[in-house]
Amino acid sequence: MANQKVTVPDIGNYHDVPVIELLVKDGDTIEKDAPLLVLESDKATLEVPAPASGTVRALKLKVGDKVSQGAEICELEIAEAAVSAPAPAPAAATVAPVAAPPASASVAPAPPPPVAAAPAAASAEIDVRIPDIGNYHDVPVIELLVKDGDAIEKDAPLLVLESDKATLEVPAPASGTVRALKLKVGDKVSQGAAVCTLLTAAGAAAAPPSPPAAAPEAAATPRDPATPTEPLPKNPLAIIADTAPIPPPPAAARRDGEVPYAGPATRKFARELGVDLFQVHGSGARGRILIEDVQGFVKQRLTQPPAAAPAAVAGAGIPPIPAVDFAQFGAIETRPLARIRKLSAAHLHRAWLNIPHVTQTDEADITELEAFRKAQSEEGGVKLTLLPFIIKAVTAALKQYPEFNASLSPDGESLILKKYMHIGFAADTPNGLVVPVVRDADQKGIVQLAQETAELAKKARDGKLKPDEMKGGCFSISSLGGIGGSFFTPIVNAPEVGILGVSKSQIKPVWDGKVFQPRLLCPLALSYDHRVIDGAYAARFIVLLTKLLSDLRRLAL
Ligand code: CAO
Repeated sequence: MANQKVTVPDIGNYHDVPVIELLVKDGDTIEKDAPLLVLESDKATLEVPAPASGTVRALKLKVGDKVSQGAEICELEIAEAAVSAPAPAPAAATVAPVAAPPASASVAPAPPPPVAAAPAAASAEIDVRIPDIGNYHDVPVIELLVKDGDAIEKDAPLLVLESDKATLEVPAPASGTVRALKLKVGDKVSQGAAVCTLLTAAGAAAAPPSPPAAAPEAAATPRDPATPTEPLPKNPLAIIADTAPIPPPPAAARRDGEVPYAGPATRKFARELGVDLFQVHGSGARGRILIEDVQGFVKQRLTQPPAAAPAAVAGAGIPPIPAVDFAQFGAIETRPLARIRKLSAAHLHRAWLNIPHVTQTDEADITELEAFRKAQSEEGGVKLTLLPFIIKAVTAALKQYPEFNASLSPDGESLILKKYMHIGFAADTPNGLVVPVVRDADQKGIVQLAQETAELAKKARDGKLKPDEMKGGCFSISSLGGIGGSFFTPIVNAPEVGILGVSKSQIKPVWDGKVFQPRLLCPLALSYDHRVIDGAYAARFIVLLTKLLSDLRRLAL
């Protein structure tokens, strides 16, 4: 083990700069280049990275301390192997693993940067070039934050460069519209390389820079690195961020061209993990997003139960719905979801994302069925509703179309055909949707089906269904006929492959070849998993179903 003293590197012409964030504590093991602390002058925020991997010891600073170049930060306990490795960090009392730039290259006294090569007052076009980026050459462009036609604010970052030692953002020298963007990701650039042309409102670029606090644009764009008359800090390790005194706006209010309020190290970390920083809440000063915030965000997403997980987690590549602070539009109340609703939400979401759904509709003429049902309505003390008739018809149709009584194997390689017919039916309960299952429905008569569905529906509403009474379904029925509405698109109750939606019947005129007859038509909507069921097969299934419901005698065949 060897100890290396870590001091504040060359931070340009800044003195007595306050420490606004300490990103490490004694005992922390950190990687080389991980940020140790953040300093904030009136012009820029600077992250001081670790010169080597090691363990932090004897941390000397606290938030609020004011420091200048050479101030002691901590000691870094470094494993011998790392110390004796070739090309170690210089033993000099600086964190910079590359030679600190000469004093003449420090921030304030340097001549105006080559950012705005064309004199702004004379023209409405600014030729934007790569500014002084210290001792770096041929640095790859790793992110382009603008594209041709983008209207951007002064100081908004245009692109990000990443050397092997640091990540640097190049800010816009003025507000304007991006034209003739010359770079693409992967291009290698050095100081003076052309970036783009910035079309500013005539004369606007010549106006003296407004103080950030007074300019609404500055408030909306959280970065305020250097003004055109003041170059970027020359030490490439002093990574530029912002000093805008107003925190970034909420996600919903963000505009194109804005970037999350985070240092380059955090942004790099987020990029590596594929995290959208706009979704991460910043816990640092003025809402600055810290590496810990990104870690916390990832951890939270990984441990979130599927019901609450947004689409981005449940379905790879699906952009999440951005969070909205609804309270900004009016009064709200947040009510936790009931357990059943959370479970059914997760289940429906899975089914919706995994199954390519098609819904086939038709109308069954149930005029005779209804006449029969009404005549028998209190058979054996049991009220006969439409549901048991539909279950009976469905089992008869499943016999002829067994692929609807099947499930796809998990590897998608085979179809598992079931020799039993357990039919589920969606029941609306105060706590949400449940699907009790009638076992061996094909072997039961209408009265028994009426009895069992009534019992199961009551148990469902009373919250007394046993888990076994909701398992093993082969095909589901969702009946909204007692409520109203016409066709709807039910979601297949995976791993089943079909579901029948039943809506409220209505008397409609039906042409019998000579005249229109008033007939009672029941809307049916058959959703199916198109991976298993072909459209023609589904159409035949629903045609048979309507025939069975139109003529009950067919059920006896
Ligand atoms: N057309 C016209 N009337 C209908 C009908 C239809 N398709 N279906 C039912 N009805 C009538 C019934 O005949 C009954 O009227 P009468 O009292 O005059 O006989 C009335 O509507 C109420 O029936 P019901 O809905 O209580 O009984 P049911 O056996 O048909 O349904 C159940 C039972 C459990 C399916 C139902 O109560 C229920 O919970 N439905 C909602 C299902 C649901 O939420 N589905 C959506 C899932 S996806 O979000």
